[in-house]
Amino acid sequence: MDIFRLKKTASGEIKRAQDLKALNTLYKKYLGKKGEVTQVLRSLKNLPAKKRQLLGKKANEVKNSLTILFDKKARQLKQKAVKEMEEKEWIDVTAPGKKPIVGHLHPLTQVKRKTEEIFQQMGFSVVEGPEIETEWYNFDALNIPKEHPARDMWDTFYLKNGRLLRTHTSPVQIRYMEKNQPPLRIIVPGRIFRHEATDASHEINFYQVEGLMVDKNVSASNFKAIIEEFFKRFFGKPVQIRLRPSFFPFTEPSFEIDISCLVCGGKGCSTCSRTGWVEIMGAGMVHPAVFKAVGLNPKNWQGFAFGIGMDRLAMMKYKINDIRLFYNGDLRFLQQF
Ligand code: FA5
Repeated sequence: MDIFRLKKTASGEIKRAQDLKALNTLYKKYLGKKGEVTQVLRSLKNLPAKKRQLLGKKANEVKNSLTILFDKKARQLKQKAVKEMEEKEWIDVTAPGKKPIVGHLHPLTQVKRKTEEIFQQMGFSVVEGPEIETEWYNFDALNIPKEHPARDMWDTFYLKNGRLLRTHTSPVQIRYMEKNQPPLRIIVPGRIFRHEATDASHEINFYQVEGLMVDKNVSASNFKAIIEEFFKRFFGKPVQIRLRPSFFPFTEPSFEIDISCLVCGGKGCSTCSRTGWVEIMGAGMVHPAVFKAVGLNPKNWQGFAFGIGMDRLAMMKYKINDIRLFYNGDLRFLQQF
């Protein structure tokens, strides 16, 4: 090929090279050991002197200008590659970080902690007990003997080994008084189980907070004052409560405490079974038989005990109309707390 046409073709190809690899291939093609320009230079020795001088000069000029072109293009391509890499790996160090999704405390845990805080401020200690109980602690020691119909008040899950899933937190009253002498003030938050049909206000697994205060002179009016103070601090405002006479084998007298339904404002809704009131706790003065079961003389001691349904407390605080929402793990519900 004519050396000038060769130069033109090579220059065009060099200009169009997209990357260093392609440029390298072109270098080999024209200026490599067997490259086309190299071949021309090698063939010079076979030419007559005059022609050799003429073509030799031209071929060397072409070689030099192609070499310059290659160098220039290589520099450009290197710069381009660095720029592309910088663009790809660019990090904006001033951009705000991506926040990891963090969880938060379940509403029932928040209620439990708030309850503990309030009672601790009133001088109560927080105590725990086992979820798997013996019949003795769950029933007998609480004045509910084996064949007594009062056992039917709690539908119980019995285990094959003769134990049971505790149906209330009251057995911890016994466990604590066996080991600790009065005067005493405790609360016992914990999970309990009942073999019940579920509905908007009943679960088979839920939480209670037991309370127990024993001293020489403790009366039902002390109980009322303490529980009213608790509700006031818990809800951040006074709430309407009512005490109804009731029956528990381990208290005498016994009462049930309702609060005016905060979901509907007392008008009546599915949460309060259309009554305007929600039963929130059972309570009463500790029965002499309970003191006897733990070796205390009922003539020397008086006390009150109560069991609050923690789920119902949470329902009233957050105006939740179905207890089952606490346990179904739906994030759309949980993220609201
Ligand atoms: C008791 O469990 C007694 N141990 C309470 C007690 C303690 C009385 C100390 C006297 C002295 P009761 O079964 O009523 O009582 O339950 C207490 C509270 O638990 C109820 O007022 C209610 O708020 C809640 N509760 C009862 N059953 C359910 C249920 N299935 N689902 C959700 N909460 C419930």
